[in-house]
Amino acid sequence: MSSKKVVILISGSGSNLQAFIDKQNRGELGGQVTTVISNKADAYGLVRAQNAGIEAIALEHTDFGSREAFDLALAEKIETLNPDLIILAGFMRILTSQFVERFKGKLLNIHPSLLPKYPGLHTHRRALENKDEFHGTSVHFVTEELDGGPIIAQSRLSLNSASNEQTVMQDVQRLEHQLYPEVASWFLNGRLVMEKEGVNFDGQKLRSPIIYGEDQS
Ligand code: NHR
Ligand code: GAR
Repeated sequence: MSSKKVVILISGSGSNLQAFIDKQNRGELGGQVTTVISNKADAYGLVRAQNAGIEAIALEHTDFGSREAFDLALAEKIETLNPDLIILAGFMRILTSQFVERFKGKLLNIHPSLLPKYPGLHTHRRALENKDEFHGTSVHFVTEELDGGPIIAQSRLSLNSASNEQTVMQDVQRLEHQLYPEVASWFLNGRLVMEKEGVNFDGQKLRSPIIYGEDQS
């Protein structure tokens, strides 16, 4: 029996990584996280990986002279691992188009906004400043366009007058921990394919993102 292999890229706390480890330990992931790679050596997610008996690698972008050189080293490392799926989980380095091209269709990211709203950084602050009624998180295939690849699924919450950046971040992360490993399990079970024009789910073109979970209103 050969299990599907998953590599997870992180930069920080790794709470989404932990949600993958937990799902794997429940026998629900449909694959095995073989390796965690961080571009920051002090990322707590590397400790989470070690605690779970998963290979943990620090590959610091500051050790490389250019974005291209870092991405090349990262790509060569990943290629030796031969993963079926590569998960960006709070990975904070923009990837070059050469990198993305090499692993096209196998790269997922979770982004803390209801894309196409708020690509880039400081998403919670921007949603609050704009007094949005809804906010949330999106899982998408990674393309060379930053946070612009085909959206697979989203979880939403309502913002209200008591919401602040801290509470919203916590609430969004709670949703992410449910959503992201679930979407990964769909991919690992062969239900999800990136196509030229978007996402194919269970043999059909996805016409709009899957809305996953309860609205936290
Ligand atoms: N790479 C590509 N090609 N496409 C995407 O969609 C990507 C990507 C790399 C990362 C995650 C993304 C997010 O979910 C992601 C999606 C980092 C930045 C950023 O500005 C922006 C978006 C995302 C990740 N990074 C700065 C940089 O110069 C560094 C910021 C820092 O270190 O704090 O790379 O939000
Ligand atoms: C997550 O909320 C994720 O959506 C966000 O960072 C957090 C990582 O938390 N990602 C980005 O902002 C990517 N630019 P974690 O390290 O605890 O999983």
